[in-house]
Amino acid sequence: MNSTTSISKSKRGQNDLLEIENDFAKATISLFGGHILSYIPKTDDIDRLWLSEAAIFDGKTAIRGGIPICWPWFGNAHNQDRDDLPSHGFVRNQIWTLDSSEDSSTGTQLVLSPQSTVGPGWQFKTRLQLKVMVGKTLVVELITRNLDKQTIDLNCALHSYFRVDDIEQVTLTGLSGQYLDKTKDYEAFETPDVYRIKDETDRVHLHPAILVEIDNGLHIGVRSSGHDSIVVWNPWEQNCLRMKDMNQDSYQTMICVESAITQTLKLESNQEVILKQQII
Ligand code: TA6
Repeated sequence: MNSTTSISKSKRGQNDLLEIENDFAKATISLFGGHILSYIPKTDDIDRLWLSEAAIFDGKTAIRGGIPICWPWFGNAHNQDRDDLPSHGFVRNQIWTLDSSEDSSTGTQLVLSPQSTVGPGWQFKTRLQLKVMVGKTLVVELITRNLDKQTIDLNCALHSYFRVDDIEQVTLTGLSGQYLDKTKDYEAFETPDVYRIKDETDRVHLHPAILVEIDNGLHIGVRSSGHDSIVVWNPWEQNCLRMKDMNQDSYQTMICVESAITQTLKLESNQEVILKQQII
C-alpha cells in the first residue's frame, strides 16, 4: 500500500477491512470480495449503501449488501451445463489485495485485484481490477482485460445495494424500454412510466440507462457506463425469510440498482472493458 494517509485497516469478523476517510467522504472496503461496504459523503453523513444487519463476515460467505462484484458471470449465466458453479461468479468469495492507493485533491483512489481470475468454469487468462475513487461521489470501475488468445464471453455486474427509508415510497426514474422479469420466467414487459416497488422485483432492463435516480427522501443518482443493462432487485418478504443473511424486514430499506453486462460481451484477445458505476 502506498503512503496514503486516508486509509487505515480494521477487521469485522474474519474479514480485513480498509477504512477510508478524507475531506469528502468515508468509505469501508472488505478485502474479502473486494467489496465496498459503505460510502458516506461528509455533506450529510448518510450512508448511500445498504448493508444487511445479518450480513456474515466469516471470510467465506459473500457479504449481503454494499457492492458485490459479480464476475465472470451474472447469476448462473455461465453458458455451461453445470449446476455446481457459484451464482454471480467466484471473485466475491475471494481475498483481494490493495495494489495501489493515492490521495489527491479530489479524493482517495484505490486499485484492488482478486487473488485469482481462474476458477471452476473459467480457465481463461484475464486481468481483473477494481478501481475505486472515494470523493464527492463514489466512482467504481470493474476493469477486465482479456489476456487470452481467444475471445471470451463475459458477463459481470456491480450489484449495488442502496439504502432507502421505505421501499414502498421509492420511485425510480431514468429506466425505459423493455425489461425481462425474472419473477415471471424472464417474460418481457415495458418499463412503467411511474416506477414503484410493491412486491418481489427482479428485472433485467435491456436498455442501458446512463442515469437512474432513486428517490425516497434521500436522492441517489446511479450513473453507469460500459454496461448493457440495469438490474433492479428487491427480494420482498418471503425471500428474506428464506435468506440467512437477511432479516424479515430487510427488504423494506434496500433496493439494488445494478450496472451490469448481462447479455454476454464477446471480449476479444487483448481487449479491455470498463464497467463503471458512479454514485452521486
Ligand atoms: O441481481 C438480482 C439477483 O440476480 C437475484 O436474482 C438474486 O439472486 C440476487 O441477485 C442476489 O443473489 P445472491 O447470489 O447474492 O443471493
